Amino acid sequence: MKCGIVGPPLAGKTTLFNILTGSSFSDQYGGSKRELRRGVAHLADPRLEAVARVTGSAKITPAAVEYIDVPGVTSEKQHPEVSGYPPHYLSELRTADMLALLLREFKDDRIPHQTGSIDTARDLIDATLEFIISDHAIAERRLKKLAKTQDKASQREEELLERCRDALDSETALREFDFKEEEKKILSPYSFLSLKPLLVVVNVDEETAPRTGDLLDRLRSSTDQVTKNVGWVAVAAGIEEEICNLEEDDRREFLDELGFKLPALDRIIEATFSLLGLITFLTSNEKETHAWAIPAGSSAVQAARTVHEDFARGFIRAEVCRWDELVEAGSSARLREMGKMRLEGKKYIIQDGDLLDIRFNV
Ligand SMILES: Nc1nc2c(ncn2[C@@H]2O[C@H](COP(=O)(O)OP(=O)(O)OP(=O)(O)O)[C@@H](O)[C@H]2O)c(=O)[nH]1
Ligand SMILES: [Mg+2]
Repeated sequence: MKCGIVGPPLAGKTTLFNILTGSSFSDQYGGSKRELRRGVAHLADPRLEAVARVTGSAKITPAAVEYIDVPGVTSEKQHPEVSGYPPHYLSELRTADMLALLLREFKDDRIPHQTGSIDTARDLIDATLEFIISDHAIAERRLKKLAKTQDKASQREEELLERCRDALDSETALREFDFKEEEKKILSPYSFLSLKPLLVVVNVDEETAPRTGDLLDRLRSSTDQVTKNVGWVAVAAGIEEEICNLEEDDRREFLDELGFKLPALDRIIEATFSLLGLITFLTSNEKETHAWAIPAGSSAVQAARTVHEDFARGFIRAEVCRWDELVEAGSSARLREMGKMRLEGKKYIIQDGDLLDIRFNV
């Protein structure tokens, strides 16, 4: 799972990236470094320790989300003379599964705003337009090539791309459409950015933090251009980065004051799982207990592929149990005696919290 963090300059993207990945980069305002950063967030999961105690694992590996922190560019809508994202940022973003769009709501006179005012609804539309423009160029280029070919498959692709191009022409992001499975397959090689699920993250100050519910509702209803495949979440990145560096006990108190039930990392991950429809399954042996994130509705063989291509290729069957039933039983042998260990085939649909032992032969 890979997520690109995007948004206008000085919105707090690197600050959020630090919170998520446990880094401590600091760019001076106005003169931020223009390099792209990569990092990994590990998802705290108390289930793993409980299972590892039963199976005697030497190591615990939580599910991970990879983040790319992309420096902000001034929007082409506000400043048409500048040319948006450089191509190598865009090609990096195309490899992501989703985008997190950070918008600045916090007030701080020391930190300049690209348009001189705080307006998250405007910034949201401007930022999504950047990706619409880039997708439009790709669709146009491909359509020119397709015009020269005649076969049936190309024709289907051409029709679909024309629909996309027309939507992009009217500044509609492709994620607003419910494409059929076969259409998604055709579009997949283009890695359209405006098709990627979008998590809108509003960066508020301490005063606004306790009232973010209303704020997000207002932002959501301010636009009919961002309605599908989108999630909404608020952070107070500045203060929450400081909270991360406090002792455990103090963290709780500060979070309470901000009105947040969970730390920023957990809230972002929760919103991400709900946006992408992800669940986690576990694998565990004496070497390692490992959590893996997959889309809900995935089959056993798809889960096997997440662990290793060989597991999927040579898949025979999976021995499956519930993580909590194993913990309660105290051993796999006991669980087997109780008849709670199941043998499942390729098509079995994985449930959140399933513990899998994949049998394979290559
Ligand atoms: N007051 C306040 N300052 C913040 C907050 N979040 C970030 N900042 C500050 O705003 C400045 C810019 O933050 P960054 O995280 O570097 O912003 P960015 O979006 O990565 O900026 P670019 O990479 O240049 O596009 C830094 O000085 C941060 O400390 C916040 O919630 N409140
Ligand atoms: Mg930055």
